[in-house]
Amino acid sequence: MNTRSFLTKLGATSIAIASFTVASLISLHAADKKLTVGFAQVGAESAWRTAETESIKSEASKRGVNLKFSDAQGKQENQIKAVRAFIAQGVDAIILAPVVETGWEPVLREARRAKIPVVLVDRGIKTADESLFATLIASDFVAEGRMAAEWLAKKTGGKASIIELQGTPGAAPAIDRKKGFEAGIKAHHEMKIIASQSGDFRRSGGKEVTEALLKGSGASVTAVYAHNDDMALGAIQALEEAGKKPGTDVIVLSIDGVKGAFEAMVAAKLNCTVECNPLLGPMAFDAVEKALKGEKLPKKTVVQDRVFDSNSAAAELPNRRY
Ligand code: GZL
Repeated sequence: MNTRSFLTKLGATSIAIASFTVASLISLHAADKKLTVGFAQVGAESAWRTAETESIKSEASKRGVNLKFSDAQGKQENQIKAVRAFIAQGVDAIILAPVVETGWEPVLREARRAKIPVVLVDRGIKTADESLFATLIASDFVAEGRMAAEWLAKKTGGKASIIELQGTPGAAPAIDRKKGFEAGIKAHHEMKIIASQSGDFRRSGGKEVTEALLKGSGASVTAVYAHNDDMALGAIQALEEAGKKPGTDVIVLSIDGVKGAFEAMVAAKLNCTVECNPLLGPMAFDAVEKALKGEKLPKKTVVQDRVFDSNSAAAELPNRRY
């Protein structure tokens, strides 16, 4: 090989090496850029919750996000620990479904100090410092409670002795669904809540509380209003075991719009459900991506809900995705 062709070959080899190095650097960088997001979930207390978890997980895998998932089993202290662990691991962003409204400032300040944006999903928090979270994506729970009350007023001609099954004490949907319902029945003097207790958003809780109330202060019940479908399904069981016909002797209505509620409406045991959409994955990750780009987000995005009752249930059942 003469010097000239040797130099040409050498040149080609160095170009090849250089482009190989650039290519591997680019792919290393791409691998580096894979987002890591921590999701601090409440638990698995209801069918709604399971659908929400599923929506976040499937959206993460669709977008190639490395998701760190934590189930707090209904305890705020576990959620706070999970958020701290996400901060320590240096995640890019945190999605938090806060079990209760209060007590979040210290840990959210830690996230802010670490420059990790926090997107709240499905439940809000009470704080004077709204800069502690990037945005909240949730339904309007007061409106849901009011829609339930308006439906019941219409159905009963403004006359009902109501057992209220509340959600988890201190949780935004429990507080606001109570508030909205009370406001909705206010104008109807013959609509009264005769007993009200928490069933913790669980089917077992709804059953046990209804059983107990039917033996005591709730004995003259004509309607059960449950803050979620799972508790209503539990109440239906308790009513049947007490020899009553839910859906006929006692009107039963609730919130969420899960498949089980539609099946119970088709079976004429549940009368009405106010939808609360749990499929928040796409919106949550849109918000995460925008927050990481430094875009300004609205403090709250309200998810729209609809009312369904036994008249619309059968036609809607095949369309239900959760
Ligand atoms: C609603 C949510 C509630 C659902 C329940 O956004 O936080 O929690 O209504 C659930 O079913 O457990």
